[in-house]
Amino acid sequence: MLQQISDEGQKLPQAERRNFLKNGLLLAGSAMAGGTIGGKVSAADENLPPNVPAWTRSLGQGVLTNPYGKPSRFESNIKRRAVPWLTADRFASISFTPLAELDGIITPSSLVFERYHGGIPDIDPDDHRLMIHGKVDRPIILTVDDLRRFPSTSMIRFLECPANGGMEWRAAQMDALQFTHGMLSCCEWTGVLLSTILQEVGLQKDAAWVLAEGADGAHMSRSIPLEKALDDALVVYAQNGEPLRPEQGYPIRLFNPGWEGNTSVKWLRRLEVGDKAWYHREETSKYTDLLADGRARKFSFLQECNSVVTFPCPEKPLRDKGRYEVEGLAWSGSGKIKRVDVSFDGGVNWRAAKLKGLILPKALTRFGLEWDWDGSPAMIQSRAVDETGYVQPTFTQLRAARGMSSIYHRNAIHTWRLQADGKVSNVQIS
Ligand SMILES: Nc1nc2c(c(=O)[nH]1)N[C@H]1C(S)=C(S)[C@@H](COP(=O)(O)O)O[C@H]1N2
Ligand SMILES: [Mo]
Repeated sequence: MLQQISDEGQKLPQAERRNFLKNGLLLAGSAMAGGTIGGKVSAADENLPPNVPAWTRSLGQGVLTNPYGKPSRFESNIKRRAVPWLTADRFASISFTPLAELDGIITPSSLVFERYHGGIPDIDPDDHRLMIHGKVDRPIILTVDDLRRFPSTSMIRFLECPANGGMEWRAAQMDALQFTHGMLSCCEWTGVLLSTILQEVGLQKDAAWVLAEGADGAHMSRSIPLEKALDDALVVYAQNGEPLRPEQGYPIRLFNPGWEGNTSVKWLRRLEVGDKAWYHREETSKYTDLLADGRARKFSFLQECNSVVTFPCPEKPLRDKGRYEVEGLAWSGSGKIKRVDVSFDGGVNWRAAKLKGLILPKALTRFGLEWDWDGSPAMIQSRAVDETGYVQPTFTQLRAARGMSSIYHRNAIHTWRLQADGKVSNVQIS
């Protein structure tokens, strides 16, 4: 039986809470000399207490300085990044979400990882159509405006490429959280349930699968079982409250919550209803999982329960001994996250983390755990359990089940090695 997560061990007496700022307060004694709590020691002493900063003594920029807002210029390090050796060119490539730099559970649209097989098409929505045909009573061609006349729904859900972490299947090799886990995002998606549209066109008796095809040069296509199409599949036109970005499928995409990212076909132009799967390229030569005995798993749609510590991580080392809140993200394509445990000794001992903020099905869930770092090296891991009782596997368990030839669905417990100097690196220990 799994234990419920309690608040025990989370509530700290007031006296102890000060430990978070211990180092900061020591520095504060030298604040006149430019010390700060956690911030950089600045050369611009005249802007620090007790002085009044320059920007407090003058007018700022006016309205409409940025009609479509953008981040502070001091945050230019927060960006999508690519790994040049991973792909041959920019048109069939991938960029990664900077998970180490994000808080909460929502990925800003500008930072959502990108995956294209044939580049980003530049689509005028007035020239775009969604054709629905095959085993339906009333085939139709919809404009984007037609689609917006249907009742809409919104949901906060993660989207993950099954290749997330795939470079780590045989051994640790990526040197940043952005690259070990950054084929992952979580947004509020708005659109029309595919079930609503299919009801409108009328399904024929032997309807069993739906082929979704994109309007990009790759005309990416995947067969979706009707059960999913009638469950929570969404034809999406908005993301985080604004129109879908071109990178994410503007003007419309399919979105299959909790399933392999590649099934969420972008720039959606065609839905064909059939009585069997199509066995197109992306479900035969790609997106199948070669097992040790030479057979392959096919239609491995589900993105299983997974988690990772986002602080500390290679991009966010520790600076001093003392108290920290270790943080991370957990998610499961099967539903809600029920529990996350964190280990500091490579999986020998585990402590229950606290689930923070919203705990939604098939969404990123943030966890935190207060921890005193005494300066010793540590092996930091997180292990998530979802509401079905599924426990995130170790590498040993995953490899025993799937062999060594896979790329996709690497959801094994991840290890960060913390060194005595506070630096963090990517290792595999079990
Ligand atoms: N039409 C089309 N849809 C597509 C793709 C594509 O290349 N073309 N890539 C797929 C893959 S492999 C993934 S992981 C997701 C990525 O979605 P994102 O770029 O919005 O993060 O889109 C999927 N949908
Ligand atoms: Mo993908």
